[in-house]
Amino acid sequence: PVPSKDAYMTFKEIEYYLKHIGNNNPRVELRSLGKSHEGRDIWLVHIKPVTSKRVGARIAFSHMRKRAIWIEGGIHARERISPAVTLLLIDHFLNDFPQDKPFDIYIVPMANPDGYVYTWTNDRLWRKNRRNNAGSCEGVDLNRNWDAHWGVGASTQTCSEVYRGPSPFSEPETKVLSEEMTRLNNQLNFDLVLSIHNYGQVLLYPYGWTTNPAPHTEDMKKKGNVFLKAAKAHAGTVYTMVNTAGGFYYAAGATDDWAKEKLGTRYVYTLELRDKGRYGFTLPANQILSTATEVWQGLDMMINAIAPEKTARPN
Ligand code: 0X9
Ligand code: ZN
Repeated sequence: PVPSKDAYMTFKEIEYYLKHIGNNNPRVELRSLGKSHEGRDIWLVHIKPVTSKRVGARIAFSHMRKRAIWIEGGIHARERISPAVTLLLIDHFLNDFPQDKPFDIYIVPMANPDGYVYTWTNDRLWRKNRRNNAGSCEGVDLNRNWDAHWGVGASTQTCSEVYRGPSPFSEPETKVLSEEMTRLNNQLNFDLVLSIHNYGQVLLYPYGWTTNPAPHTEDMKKKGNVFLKAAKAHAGTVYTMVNTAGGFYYAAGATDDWAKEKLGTRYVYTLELRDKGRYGFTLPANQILSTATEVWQGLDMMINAIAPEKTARPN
């Protein structure tokens, strides 16, 4: 099987695809990081770099090996284009990404499986996870639950779309993601952390909790421009880039601020995919392939631009 390019996949279909590549592709290591509230797996796809036999490549490889990228999709249930694009990125990295890039790529295509399933069964526009808040309203906004200035620009009300949860990392979904990211970052020091959402066609750079500039803001802007240019070159789609708190809105407790502040990752972005509001969260499935294509064009160029940099990493 391959990820669908023209229909949104159900969670079961996604799992079927992930298990297929996990069992059949030697470059893929598939792991469950733990379970959601309702007992679904949070899957991590690790794509290992190609171990080239070519002379030279192997030499280059041995000292460049520890480079790593983390990509998170599907943290908001209704943003179906996010997991759809994320799955096609996996397919792209396995099949046509230039083979000599010394990156370990870690991808979580579906960070909020319970919410995603709920958009099929009950409410197409559900955003949060499915925590039982022991009241009339369910769910925590997983992108307000990370332990980074938790509380700012988020709600204490269980019925809110941006309910932050009872405490930082109260949710199994954010807890297992952050634990694995911490563990891997200690070994590999991520070069890039990307959280994929929709909509708006905006590339956001941290912080979301304050307009104070984050470390390496100029670097993030430079490489962000590489993304915008390459994404536009594909089909003319215009993505803009803004600082989250300055140009989008204040909100803390998101993946990006946590990665920037707690992991110290140099390149951290939240990418809001298509469109600019015509369809919004219900982006038609016939735009999956073109959206994915512009994203991988942009990402390939961005990764190429990041690759030669020597960044300090732990031993
Ligand atoms: O509000 C969000 O969580 C994201 N936008 S969305 O419309 N997909 O919900 C943006 C998150 C940006 N990052 C921070 N606010 N830290
Ligand atoms: Zn979102």
